[in-house]
Amino acid sequence: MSDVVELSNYINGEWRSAICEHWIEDYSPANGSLIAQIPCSSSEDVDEAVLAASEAIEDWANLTIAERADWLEKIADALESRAEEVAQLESLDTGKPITLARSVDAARSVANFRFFAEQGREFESEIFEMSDATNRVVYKPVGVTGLITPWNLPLYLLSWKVAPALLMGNTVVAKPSEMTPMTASLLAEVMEDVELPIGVFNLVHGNGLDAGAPLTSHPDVNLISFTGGTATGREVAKSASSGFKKLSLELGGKNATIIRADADLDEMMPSIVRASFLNQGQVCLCGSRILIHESIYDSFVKGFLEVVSDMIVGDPSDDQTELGALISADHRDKVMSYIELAEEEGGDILCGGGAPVGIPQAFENGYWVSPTVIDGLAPDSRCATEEIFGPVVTLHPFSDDDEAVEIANMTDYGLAGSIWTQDVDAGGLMAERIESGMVWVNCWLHRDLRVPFGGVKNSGVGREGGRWSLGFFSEAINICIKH
Ligand code: TXE
Repeated sequence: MSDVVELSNYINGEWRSAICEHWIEDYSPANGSLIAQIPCSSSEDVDEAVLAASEAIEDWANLTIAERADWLEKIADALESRAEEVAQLESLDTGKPITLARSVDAARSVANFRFFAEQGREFESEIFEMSDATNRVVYKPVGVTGLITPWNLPLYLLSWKVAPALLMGNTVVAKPSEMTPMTASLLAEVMEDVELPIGVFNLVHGNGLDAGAPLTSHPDVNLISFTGGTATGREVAKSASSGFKKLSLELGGKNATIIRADADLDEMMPSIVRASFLNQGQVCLCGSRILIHESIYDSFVKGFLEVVSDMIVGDPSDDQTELGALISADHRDKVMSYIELAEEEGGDILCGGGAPVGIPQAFENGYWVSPTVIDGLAPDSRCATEEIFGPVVTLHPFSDDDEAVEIANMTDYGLAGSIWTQDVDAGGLMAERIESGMVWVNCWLHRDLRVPFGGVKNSGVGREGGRWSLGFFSEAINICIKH
């Protein structure tokens, strides 16, 4: 019990427990042990955080965007000096491999603050001249922002929202996932260490219904940015819409990886495997359906299985580990229920399908599923169209581009996708026919932070990234001056 960390809310520059003094337990996905306790906050705690954020808004909004960019740079420096700690905490809290936590989570969290600092320095308001008047667009802060984030990329996604929110002159109430609270608390420590004005950044821990929902319905919160499941997103949208809050929803995905007949299988294989299983498949962008041209189906499947069956699953703290544990026992059970469903739907489990064999005793109580490849399912089956969000991919043959596009679009989701081909013109044209917010050709998760990020259909509403984030986290006001 001595290693169990007790985390606090950070409200108005003070560390506080929940007013009701109840706690939520946070478990290690790798071995099932209790690692932290967080405040089980409720609407009263949210009220205090929103009040603090409301009181801080005027002074913060009065800074110039260049001054706020300097604050982001300070936060980035402080976070960077604790990068290894971020990686260790993220790996402990999520069960992801430490190498991934270092290269993706810790690095990108710092990069998010630096990127938006740079965006702030380069920011210019637009002028639209008429023959007899000048229009000047002014970007004002929206006010108090409620930022709700999930467990798969905890600080990476939180910093993606906090940085542009602060840059554009807003104050923040953050509600991270109750399953991965640790790095959000570290970020609050960083805010305290750099002496960010009090009330500008507030952190409320707790579960979705008790702490998240009051934030989305709070009359003094002007904007909600949410990343999480589609069902939750629907509730968030209902709650936020009655108060006409600005809203961005980044939800689930069921992305297609399309392999055309002319793809260079040897060269692309490591990237396809990465797209399938990064973070145990718990990334909304993962390619969980692989569509393969029928002429290369057998050779692709053989090569894919060779790589996948050699993946190292186990101790997240080991530098050699490629796949860690799933986030929770419930989530592991959900993923396993889809594997059972796949068998009922007529699928063939080509590899994986359960906990890895030979997992060391120290990790026996963790939440494990080895990388699983399923063949033989109809492309419109439930397993091939619903989000599983785990290390599970389904394989489907197609005969021509039209059929590949039809299968890719056969789901209610529309977040991302990738196309692999030596004919980049054909790949580019095909990309435009995929109903999704982002399509990569001959790469995956190759991110330029300036581009729009978001989904269509049930994958979300709105865009963030680069100037789309600056627009979302501000109110564009036009001032028209007659000459
Ligand atoms: O996420 P939730 P869950 C998908 C994935 C997963 C499913 C459910 O398929 O299996 O969603 O995951 C807060 N009002 N993704 O249940 O519930 C919650 O506390 C306000 C995809 O873990 O959506 C947490 O902070 N907030 C996704 C956040 O919402 C509420 C990443 C996300 O939790 C709330 C994660 C409410 N009523 C899961 N209920 C992606 N797009 O990357 C919960 N929350």
